[in-house]
Amino acid sequence: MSHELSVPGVIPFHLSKYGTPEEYRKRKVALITGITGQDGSYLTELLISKGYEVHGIIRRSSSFNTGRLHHLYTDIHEGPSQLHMHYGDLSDSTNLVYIMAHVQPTEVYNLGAQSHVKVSFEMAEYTADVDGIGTLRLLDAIRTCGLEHHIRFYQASTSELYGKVQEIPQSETTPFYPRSPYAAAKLYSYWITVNYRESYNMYACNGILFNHESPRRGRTFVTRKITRAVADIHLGKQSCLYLGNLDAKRDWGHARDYVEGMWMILQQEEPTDFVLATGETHMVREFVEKSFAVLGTTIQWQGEGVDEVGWDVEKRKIVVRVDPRYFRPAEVELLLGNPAKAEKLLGWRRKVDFDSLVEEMVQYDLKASADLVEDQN
Ligand code: NDP
Ligand code: GDR
Repeated sequence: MSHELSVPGVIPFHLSKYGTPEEYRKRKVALITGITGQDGSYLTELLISKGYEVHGIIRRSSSFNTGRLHHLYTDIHEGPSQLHMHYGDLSDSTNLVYIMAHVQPTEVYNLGAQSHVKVSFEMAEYTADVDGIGTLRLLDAIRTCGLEHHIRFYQASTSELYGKVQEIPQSETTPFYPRSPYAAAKLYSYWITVNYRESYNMYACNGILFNHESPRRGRTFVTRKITRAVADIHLGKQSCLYLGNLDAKRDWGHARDYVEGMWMILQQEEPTDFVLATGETHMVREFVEKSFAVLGTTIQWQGEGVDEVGWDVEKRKIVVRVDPRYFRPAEVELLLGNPAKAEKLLGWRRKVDFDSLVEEMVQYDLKASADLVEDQN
């Protein structure tokens, strides 16, 4: 009895719209899950500038969720567009197969996720479904369409996989120790991506990205929460910023640099996994100080633990307090990445440093708060 070495796609490739693999690969067509998020919007900008046709999966929402893409989108009634949207969800396999068969992309970027670590403790099952099994559904949609040897696949893996410190700095060979339902779900996605690469000879890669921020960062992540509050406090619209763990250390870069790295990862001859990081780490407390300093306010810390406060030295008032509601059941205390492999093989290097990142975010939020620019998210 003979055994098949791999299970072939359900739809044979020769039935695709493009007769030969060469014809198929000649095109530049990207499919992005999570296109409405921070990274999705920067990646779309980058790919459009490189001449790609970009297709994005968006979720049906009762409120407007495409603000970050507004400047890139042309209504079909107004003229041709490089950007196309499809309703879908990582929890819906049929929909993913349908979109895959319809779009026939050359590159797939899986950025869609319930991406908030703290929220994942409250919505653990949902997070596992979308951030873990969602990746499997997408990979299987590729195989179902018989496209497993014609598509390059990028998985948005994360420095949260390192969790409890095993080694510093963290690199592609550092052992994982996830500390949240989010990280545990992403661990599954990391390994199923490796497994499909090894089992079915797919071009599938993990980008293990350390924290990256921007003015388009979601408002409940710590950096954006801080820069928005600093702007509002400066304008007299808010009196105090409440935060959780001020001691946590993160390796923060700019999202625009990191999406360029994602694209570079898929342009290599051989598929492999990469860490993207700055190689610097800073405390949450330091991000707070730097943000206030951009608008000329000096912060002094007083007290300890939950009683610690940030004191505005000139105005002589408390502007930062600790609220234990923002603590996590298990915390990732220290992240510091080693991007040597990406620097060597991809020629990737972050361009925006920590001070410039903080400055850009604070200035943007100041303008947005003063209603001088339309806030995109
Ligand atoms: P965001 O939270 O800004 O964006 C997440 C995107 O996923 C949104 O477009 C969201 O849609 C979409 N999404 C959520 N649930 C589903 C679902 N069920 N089906 C389909 N799409 C869904 O994240 P970022 O842009 O910051 O991050 C992009 C990816 O990279 C994520 O997977 C994240 O986990 C990962 N990552 C992020 C890092 C960072 O520092 N930013 C670092 C390492 C990894 P909607 O707009 O409708 O909510
Ligand atoms: P993180 O980002 O958990 O690293 O995940 P987040 O900005 O939420 O937290 C960073 C650190 O700041 C501490 N913190 C607070 N965090 C939030 N959100 N709100 C607060 O008030 C607050 N106070 C202190 C946190 O405890 C934590 O230590 C992000 C997400 O983008 C993930 O999707 C991604 O995988 C990782 O980065 C890499």
